[in-house]
Parts: sequence; C-alpha cells; structure tokens
Amino acid sequence: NNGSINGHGQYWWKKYRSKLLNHTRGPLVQIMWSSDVVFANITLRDSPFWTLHPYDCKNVTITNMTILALFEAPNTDGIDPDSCEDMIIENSYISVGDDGIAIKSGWDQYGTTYGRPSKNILIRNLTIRFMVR
Ligand SMILES: *[C@@H]1O[C@H](CO)[C@@H](O)[C@H](O)[C@H]1NC(C)=O
Ligand SMILES: *[C@@H]1O[C@H](CO)[C@@H](O)[C@H](O)[C@H]1NC(C)=O
Ligand SMILES: *[C@@H]1O[C@H](CO)[C@@H](O)[C@H](O)[C@H]1NC(C)=O
Ligand SMILES: *[C@@H]1O[C@H](CO)[C@@H](O)[C@H](O)[C@H]1NC(C)=O
Ligand SMILES: *[C@@H]1O[C@H](CO)[C@@H](O)[C@H](O)[C@H]1NC(C)=O
Ligand SMILES: CC(=O)N[C@H]1CO[C@H](CO)[C@@H](O)[C@@H]1O
Repeated sequence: NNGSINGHGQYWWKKYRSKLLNHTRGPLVQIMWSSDVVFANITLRDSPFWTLHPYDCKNVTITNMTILALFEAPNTDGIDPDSCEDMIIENSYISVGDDGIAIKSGWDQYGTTYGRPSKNILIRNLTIRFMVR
C-alpha cells in the first residue's frame, strides 16, 4: 500500500473533447534518459493523457502496479515504453480508456530521426481490461 497518484484527468479530458486545448495533454508520470529505475506498489489513476511514459530509458522495472482510468477517458494508455531497452513489466493490473501497453519508438518523423528503437522488453502476468466499443 505505497499509495496512489491521481491525475484528476477529468478536467483535461473535458477540455480536449471541447477542442479547447492548443497543445498535447501531459502524461501522469514521465521519466526521460534514466536508467535503473523501479516502479512498484503504486496506483496511478485518471491520467490527463498517457499514464506512465518512460522515454529513452534503460533497465526499468514496473511491477505490482495498478493503473486505472475511466473507459471513456481519451488517450489514457497504461504504459508506453518509448525508445526504451531492457525493461520488465509484470504483475500489474491495467484498466484504462485506451491501450493497456503501447510500445513506441518515438513519434512519427521525430522518432525516425532520433533513431532509437525499443528493444528487449519483457511483459508478463498482467491483467488488462478493455471495453469493446
Ligand atoms: C503489491 O502492492 C500492494 C499494495 O498496492 C501490497 O499490499 C502488496 O504487498 C504488494 N505485493 C508485492 C508482491 O509486492
Ligand atoms: C488557444 O489559442 C487561441 C488562439 O491563439 C487562444 O485564443 C486560446 O486562448 C488558446 N487556448 C489555450 C487553452 O491556450
Ligand atoms: C537494473 O536496475 C536495478 C534497480 O535499480 C538494479 O538493481 C540492477 O543492478 C540494474 N541492472 C543492471 C544490469 O544494471
Ligand atoms: C513492494 O511491496 C512489497 C510488499 O510490501 C515489498 O516487499 C517491496 O519491497 C515493495 N517494493 C518496493 C520497490 O518498495
Ligand atoms: C501475478 O500478478 C498478480 C497481481 O499482481 C499477483 O497477485 C500474482 O502473484 C502474480 N503471479 C505470479 C505467478 O507472479
Ligand atoms: C515511500 C514508501 O512508503 N515506500 C515503502 C513502500 O513499501 C516498502 C515495503 O513495505 C517500504 O520498504 C518502502 O519504504
């Protein structure tokens, strides 16, 4: 019971749907250019956008996490490993409004230019709930 982080995303989902935003919404938790990081035992809830976004990181472990957002919450992916290598995602529960896990290697032409593919990512023992629309 190491606590929870609540992104109170409702405010942002509403602005996004009403087309009142000129910029991308922020993710709830984002780490960049980091290595040897462990995320464990935390609940992440109602992110404005993607929930947990490790970018260009190495040796990240994500274990025993709970990630929640309303089914109708736009773009609230659970975990987005992005240009990451040597990662374990395990023993977690994800119920969100978009992808449970989406592995990325950057964003469109910016990702191609940066040239750092995701690799060596182990995913096991997850429960991912989704709703068929
Ligand atoms: C997982 O996290 C919960 C709290 O969210 C804690 O009670 C439990 O002991 C943890 N289990 C492991 C194996 O770390
Ligand atoms: C978005 O841009 C418009 C036009 O420049 C501006 O009037 C509006 O205040 C901006 N909205 C936000 C939330 O920044
Ligand atoms: C990966 O990170 C964990 C947690 O910080 C650390 O214990 C472990 O030594 C690291 N592994 C490598 C190969 O650096
Ligand atoms: C997660 O919780 C379990 C059970 O309390 C504990 O053994 C483990 O050390 C915790 N993990 C971290 C990274 O704190
Ligand atoms: C799978 O994950 C669940 C939830 O975190 C945990 O209770 C269970 O012990 C894990 N199973 C294995 C084989 O690690
Ligand atoms: C921040 C915090 O309270 N971390 C604790 C999470 O649980 C583990 C295991 O009980 C403790 O060792 C941490 O101190």
